Amino acid sequence: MNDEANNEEVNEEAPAQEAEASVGIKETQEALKGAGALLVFILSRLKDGAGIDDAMAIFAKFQTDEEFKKVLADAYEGADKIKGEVKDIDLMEGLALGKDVIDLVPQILEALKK
Ligand SMILES: [Ca+2]
Repeated sequence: MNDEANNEEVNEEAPAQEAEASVGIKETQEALKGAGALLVFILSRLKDGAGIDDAMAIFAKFQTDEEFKKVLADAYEGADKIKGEVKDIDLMEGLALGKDVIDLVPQILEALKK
């Protein structure tokens, strides 16, 4: 069966039968990526302390950097599904998320060096 047409409806109240069909972790991963991009950018600017110019820089980057903008837009879009995804997380998904976090570490260290 194809449920693509009505996946706008998030049926939170639906009785959980057997949780065979995983809801996945797409939105969670996108949110993590967005938070990571934001964190990396902020850290790269912290050497002179945090200030209002940092907030403005984020805004400017959002407006001029298409990749950054897309990452944040993806993170925001569908964020209401994250709770359901996390509730339904399985081992493989947990490992995938762990890898996403680990992948951020080099970027964070690089940002701190700037
Ligand atoms: Ca998303």
